[in-house]
Amino acid sequence: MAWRPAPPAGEQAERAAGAFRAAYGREPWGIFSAPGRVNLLGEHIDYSGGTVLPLALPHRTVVAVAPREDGLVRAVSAQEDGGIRAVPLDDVAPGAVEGWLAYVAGVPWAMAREGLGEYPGADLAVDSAVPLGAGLSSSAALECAVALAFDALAAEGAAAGASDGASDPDPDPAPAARRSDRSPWSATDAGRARLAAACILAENEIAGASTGGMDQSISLRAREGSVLAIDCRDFSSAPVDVDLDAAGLALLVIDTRAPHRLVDGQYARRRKGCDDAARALGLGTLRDALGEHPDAGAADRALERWDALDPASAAPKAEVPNGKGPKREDPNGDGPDGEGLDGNGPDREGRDGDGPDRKRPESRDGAPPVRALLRHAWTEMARVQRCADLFREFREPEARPGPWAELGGLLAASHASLRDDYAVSCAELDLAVDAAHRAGALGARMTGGGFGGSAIALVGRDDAEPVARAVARAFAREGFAPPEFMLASPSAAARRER
Ligand code: GAF
Repeated sequence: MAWRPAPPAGEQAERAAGAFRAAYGREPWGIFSAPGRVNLLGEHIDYSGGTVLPLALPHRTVVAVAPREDGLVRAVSAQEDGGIRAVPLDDVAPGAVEGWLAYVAGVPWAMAREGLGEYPGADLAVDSAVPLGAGLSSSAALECAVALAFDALAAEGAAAGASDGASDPDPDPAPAARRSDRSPWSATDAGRARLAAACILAENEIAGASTGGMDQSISLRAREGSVLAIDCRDFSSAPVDVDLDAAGLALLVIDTRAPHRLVDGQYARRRKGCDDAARALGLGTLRDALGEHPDAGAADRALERWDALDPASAAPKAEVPNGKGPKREDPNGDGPDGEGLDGNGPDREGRDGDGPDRKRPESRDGAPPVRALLRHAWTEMARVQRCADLFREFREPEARPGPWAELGGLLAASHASLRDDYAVSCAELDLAVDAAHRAGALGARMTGGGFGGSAIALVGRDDAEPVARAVARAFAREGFAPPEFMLASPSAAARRER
């Protein structure tokens, strides 16, 4: 059975420094790292304005960097074949950079776009302990480590320049980076939120993945020892202390090793379904349908409101179940998008509009019917709200173990919803979750974008090993590749290593 422990930070930094020296024949100027993540609850709702509950993994991506004068970005990765890859920053544009280099070069491009500064070229060497393609946010970890590197080059290069008087023989460590006289954005949480926004822009525009922002936010803004509650309406965040150890629990991560990709269109289709539905309801995001207390009742009422939309015109029917009636403001005044509310195109074939049980067709492009997407999104928001309420109970020792068992139930319900309504699970994830439950986990579910990748299981501390063994055995029986296991403890945000 394969465990994947996080390497000690110093060891990994030295590996990145060694890779840098080997590639470029000089010393790195600085070394930066950023963590991968698991999401405890709140899946596929960040782009719909929901609150998510991720935590940073102890597994990090490390980047060794030194500036260049010529505006070229060069990068080499210990985990990718093909040696040094290079692109002039001036050539970075949507669709212009292929593969993993987009996650590197897109970042200074986006930081400049977001008005954070002007950035020099750089040489970089990457070493990732976040497994690639495992749904643990290796792309965001790479972006965030790169963001910290460029941020420091720009800010600290200025400081080095300022002390670079005639009497100072010190060779300037970052000559190309004398661009600003401010402290780094990474010095404050508000500055880190701006760096996260730039990383999201890089991923959306340059890497071409229309992801929602949870991953970059947790990687840059995590608090050690805490789950971070991120309200994705405005990306405000609050750490929630979750002392699993004190409760005698552990969070087991199961990397199913079923390859996971977000850029093949399945993720984007679901996101578009949610965006179109919000627009049809006259809302900024789906979260706005739930009001101030997004509980199960609010989720039911929102679905009734959806059902009350006339499928033919997406206008409210005469009678509205919650009595308030959907206020539909069509920004274009021309009816729903030609693509259709249900992702089925304008013909809306099969939508008979005769009540909540009416059958809606599968959409042509393989995404589930929009009602199923909405049911997942709204019930998941309600589960997160319930979880936030439970977190308050965790602080009262006499309340244990009830709330933990209930949290387990929320994880299980989240998985069922992602599997049955959102249709982002797969055979390996379902098996991992089932086997973990059968072996005694309090709750388990897929985590991250899905379509492969990883699951988490909340287990008694002493049960981590037996549960992992049971999952490995179930995989062997099915003839799946052996899974890998990690333990997640809430770890620190992106930081400078040296
Ligand atoms: C991926 C995306 F990058 C996130 O933004 C989020 O949507 C997640 O899938 C699903 O919750 O990790």
